[in-house]
Amino acid sequence: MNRTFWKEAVVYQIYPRSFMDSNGDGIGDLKGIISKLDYLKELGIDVVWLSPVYKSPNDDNGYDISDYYDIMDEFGTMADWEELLAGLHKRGIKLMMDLVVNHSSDEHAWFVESRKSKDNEYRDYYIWRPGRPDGSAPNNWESIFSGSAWQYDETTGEYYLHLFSKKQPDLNWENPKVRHSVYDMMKFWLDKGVDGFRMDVINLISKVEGLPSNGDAPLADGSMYFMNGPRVHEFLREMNEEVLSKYDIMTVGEAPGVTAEQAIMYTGENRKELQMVFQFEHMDVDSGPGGKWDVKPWTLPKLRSILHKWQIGLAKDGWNSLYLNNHDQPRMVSRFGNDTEYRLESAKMLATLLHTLKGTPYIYQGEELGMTNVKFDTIDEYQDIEIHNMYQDKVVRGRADSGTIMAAIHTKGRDNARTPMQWNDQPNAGFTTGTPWLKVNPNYVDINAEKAMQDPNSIFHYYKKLIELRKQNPVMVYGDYELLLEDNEFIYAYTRTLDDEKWLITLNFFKDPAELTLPAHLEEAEKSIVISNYSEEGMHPNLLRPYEARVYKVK
Ligand code: TEU
Ligand code: CA
Repeated sequence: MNRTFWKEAVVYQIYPRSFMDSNGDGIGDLKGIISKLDYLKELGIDVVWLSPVYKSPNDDNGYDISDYYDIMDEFGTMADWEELLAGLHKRGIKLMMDLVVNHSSDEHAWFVESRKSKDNEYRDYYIWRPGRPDGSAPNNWESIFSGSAWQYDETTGEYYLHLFSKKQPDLNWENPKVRHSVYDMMKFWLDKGVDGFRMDVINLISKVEGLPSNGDAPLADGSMYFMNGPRVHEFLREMNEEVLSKYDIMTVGEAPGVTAEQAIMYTGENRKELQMVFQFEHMDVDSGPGGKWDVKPWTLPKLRSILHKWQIGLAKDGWNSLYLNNHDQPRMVSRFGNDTEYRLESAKMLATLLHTLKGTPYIYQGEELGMTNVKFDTIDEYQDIEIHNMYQDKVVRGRADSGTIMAAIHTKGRDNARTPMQWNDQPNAGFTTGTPWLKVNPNYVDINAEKAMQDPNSIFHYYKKLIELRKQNPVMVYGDYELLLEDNEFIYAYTRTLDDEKWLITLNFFKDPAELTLPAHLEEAEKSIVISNYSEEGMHPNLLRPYEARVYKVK
């Protein structure tokens, strides 16, 4: 067994805008994070993934970068950032930065130059095309944030491509100067001591030549022409050779639309590209044919078959990243658990899944407290550009009624994950002394870090224990995964095996008790509980209580 740090690590994602505000302007900042480093140490995580803190006009909360070499004014200064890095390192915690290089901000100096004239030396840093003969956009691709993916620019009479908002023009990776500018910037941060990168939509950087339309509809999904495009592996290998291979770091590429087979191409041991990808299949388990906002109930068999496919698909080569929510997704306990009566039990059950599948677990801030989705009554209370553009596109244009869309926002909207971190029961959950940029979830009075840390039975302490267990038991990291009870509608059960060590995991995903019938050899085997979200008192060998999770050591 080859021990590898990034396989053994537990990662914690910080969304800085919502983590902790130090100066009362209502916006989380670097000094705020610094004030909470002991909290992270107490939890026991190994790595922080920091969502973007670079200079940005914040059209998409920092995912639109106007200067890759500087810090966002609202978040602080480079000196604050250096203090944060030192504070993490002092506590033995590594720092992964977000690398957003599929696009920049339209306020980035490169784009400011690029739009000036067709012969500007930065013109080819972005993707410019003339309109079609009838004057319409160069093709019919729809932006991921609604509307056309093209914006007309009067200065030169051409359109530029933006797969996300019109303030996020796509960089032209076909241009070697763009690639080398990105590599130089990566080296700048690595030389400052960062320990890795989470790469934003990195599988979208290569577009099919000619940028063809998808069919004849005015707007259509063009992802077959820009997801996992023709040169993406070539670009990543080049990046690896020029930058990544020269440092001992962690890498994870965000990769919407990637299959397990394709993931091997990105993360295979001999591919020399990335270590892990974030896949999205399990995040689509509650989406209908109309996509993300066409909300459909999920089922355990479907969720399990996806997770299982990834466990098997990456068993021999490649490595899984494990996540159940992040800053773009609804809260895990509201989506896959029960955020009312069984919030505690179901959050712990899902935590058990996260830490006992094979792969590297990623915890999103507040998950360790069992933070839940939020329901704002009016669209104005939401801040997210994806939500607003979609609402505009569907409701304001009269294509859907506001009730249906508000319900979809309550279930799927990204602001569910972005409400401020709930530190205590003081006003605004102790996040700020001012007015928070996004309202806090009113349930902070009950759900907060201070309370959780005092209660040995809290979700926080359960996470802490899972993280500790991972450090003591290589089976949690390296053990082979094997699925059990594959037809069971209510229980997800599997084993993890490393040499003589075998663990059995049984998870009830529902609020009704579920009958547990194990294969005979496991039924008969002597077993002891390693961790469970219920006390052993009243534990029935053949019945799982509501959302009961058990991890057994099989003797
Ligand atoms: O997200 C990319 C992505 O494809 C989706 O998760 C997207 O955020 C959306 O939810 C689709 O419905 C990354 C970042 O994580 C996200 O915050 C950014 O907005 C986006 O890229 C653009 O940089
Ligand atoms: Ca602040």
